[in-house]
Amino acid sequence: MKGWTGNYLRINLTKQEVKKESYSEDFAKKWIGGKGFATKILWDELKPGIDPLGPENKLVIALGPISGIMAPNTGKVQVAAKSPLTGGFGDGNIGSKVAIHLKKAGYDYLIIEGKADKPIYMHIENDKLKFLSAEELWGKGTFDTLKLLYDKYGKNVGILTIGQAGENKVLYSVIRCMEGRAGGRPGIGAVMGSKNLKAIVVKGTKEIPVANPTGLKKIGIEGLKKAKELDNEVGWTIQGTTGILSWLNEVAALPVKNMRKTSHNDAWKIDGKRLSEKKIATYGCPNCSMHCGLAIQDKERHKVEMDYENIGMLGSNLEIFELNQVGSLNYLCDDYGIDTISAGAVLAFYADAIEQGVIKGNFKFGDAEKAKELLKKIAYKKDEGSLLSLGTKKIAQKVGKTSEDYAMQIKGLEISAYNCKFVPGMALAFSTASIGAHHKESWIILYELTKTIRESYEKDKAEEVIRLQRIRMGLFECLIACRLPWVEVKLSTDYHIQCFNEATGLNYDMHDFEKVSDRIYALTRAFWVREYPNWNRNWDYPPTIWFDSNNADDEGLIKGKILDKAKYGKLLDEYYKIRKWDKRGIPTKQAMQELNLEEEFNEFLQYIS
Ligand code: PTT
Ligand code: SF4
Repeated sequence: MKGWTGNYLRINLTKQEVKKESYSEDFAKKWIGGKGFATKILWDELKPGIDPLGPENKLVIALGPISGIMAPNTGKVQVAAKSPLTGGFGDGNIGSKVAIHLKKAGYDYLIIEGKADKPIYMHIENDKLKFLSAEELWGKGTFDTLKLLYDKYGKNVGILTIGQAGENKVLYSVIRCMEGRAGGRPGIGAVMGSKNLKAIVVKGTKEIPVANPTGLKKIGIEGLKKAKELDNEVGWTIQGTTGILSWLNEVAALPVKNMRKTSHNDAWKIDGKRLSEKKIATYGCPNCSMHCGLAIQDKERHKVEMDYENIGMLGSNLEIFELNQVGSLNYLCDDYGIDTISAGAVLAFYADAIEQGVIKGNFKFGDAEKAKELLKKIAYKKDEGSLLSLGTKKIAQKVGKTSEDYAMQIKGLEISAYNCKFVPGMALAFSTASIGAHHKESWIILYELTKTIRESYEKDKAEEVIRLQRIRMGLFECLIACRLPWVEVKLSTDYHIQCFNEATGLNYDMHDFEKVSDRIYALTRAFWVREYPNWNRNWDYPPTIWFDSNNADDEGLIKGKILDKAKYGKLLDEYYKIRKWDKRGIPTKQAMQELNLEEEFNEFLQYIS
């Protein structure tokens, strides 16, 4: 096997035992890597109904066939487990040196099982793995932890860690790494915490086996150069992901006030232009020629990297329009290891529910200082922080009084920073994403609002959602590579496909990756249905207030407009038809057979009536 190492580590924390195992070439060709590997492993190895925070859950850390290789944007790593936030399939993608070091250590993935009896961290160096006491690290934030570990092991290692939120099993805690990055929105940090695993340090020095080193080097360097050239032409990295904020404000799709509003006069104060003016540093992932992370100084003078989602959810959605205060909230989320998107949604929901008289509390939209206090309480599950640590869906279920209508989540995962109360295609993209409401699998909003009729619910929107899901999931989440050069500066996907072929010696084209994506989509959906056997199509609907005319904007571009539930239902039917899923959103026998998932379907059959 070339490109892939063919090896992985099965690490049992209860027994503190590690086994080096190998997997078959068929498995590699069928699932490619990253999300593909994680999906199949979690389907095969997790019993339905297990406690996501119990020792039976498994944490998968997976790479792809071009990870670590000098090719465009290959410094990304997938983290996955059964999600404690949603109870379904959960994963995330982090830019980290772990992608390079783990591959050079000789592994394509880690399966981490069981639970250590005391806090530990792991140190992997090529063929050696040590379990070490994390006594001195436990209780520390991610910045201090990372610093201590880098001081100890030097800069030339990859590290993943959790903060206090992961230790305390906040249901939306993430995994962090030094490169200003975070991932695993559906509580993958809590899974790591539940295993008493504070950090993983990896160093690899071996050669990565590839089929055609010369061809790969040529294409890889060409791709990196091309991405840089394209970025120089369009200047996307001047504002990075935050460039989108002012546009969303203009087109009335910005999250404002728990997504009750879609734009705000003060939005310019926290937009990409302001951020780039205040920039003090730029961060980026390894193997990337277009670093996009802009860092500013926050209110407390910390250096903090800010991406669009963070500003949208911790800024406009909370009606906080002071950039350095939004920076402080972002910094705290990073330090405690809390997902910024869910944190922003939870705090906004809390302020909203207080305003509606549904919860008693002392927090209002716009109150940055109180928001900081609340983040600390969430990380330590103190006072109201304990309730708030559960995420909007579970909080609303506890609080009742129709608050679920404005808990801005789908399948339990908080909606990222696109307010789709009148953007049907993007609402469908959120509702059909494989982990709950994340934008990463289909970001149709730009196409929808610039190239189609906004109020249309025609089939072409379902087709476009699926087209994007196929490219993003099949190619970028499996190889694994950052999708932003393709999305933002239009780097052709050919570079990544060619890199894959030069690395593996295979001859795949986009169609092959699309098929892998469909396979992953079918199996992640089967995973959800297996966990929730009463599955029905309501799981694929956005929150009620996006259909409620009382919640329509009372001024501006989309005054009086709101999603139409009946038409949305028809659009969802179109989506199911293309995927060959039934009216409940369950993959049919035919769909699974066509994707070579016969065995999986036979197992799945017992969960569907
Ligand atoms: C991602 C989600 C995002 S998506 C953002 S900002 W974005 C938030 N970042 C957080 C953060 O920071 N700190 C924190 N405590 N919580 C955070 N939660 C949010 O997490 C990120 C970039 C970005 S910036 C995006 S869009 C792209 N995402 C990619 C992806 O998903 N796959 C892929 N192959 N390439 C991608 N490239 C881009 O990477 P999750 P990252 Mg993260 C500090 O992980 O769980 O998927 O949630 O990925 O390495 O931090 O890079 O406007
Ligand atoms: Fe990381 Fe940005 Fe480069 Fe993507 S474009 S690899 S998110 S620095």
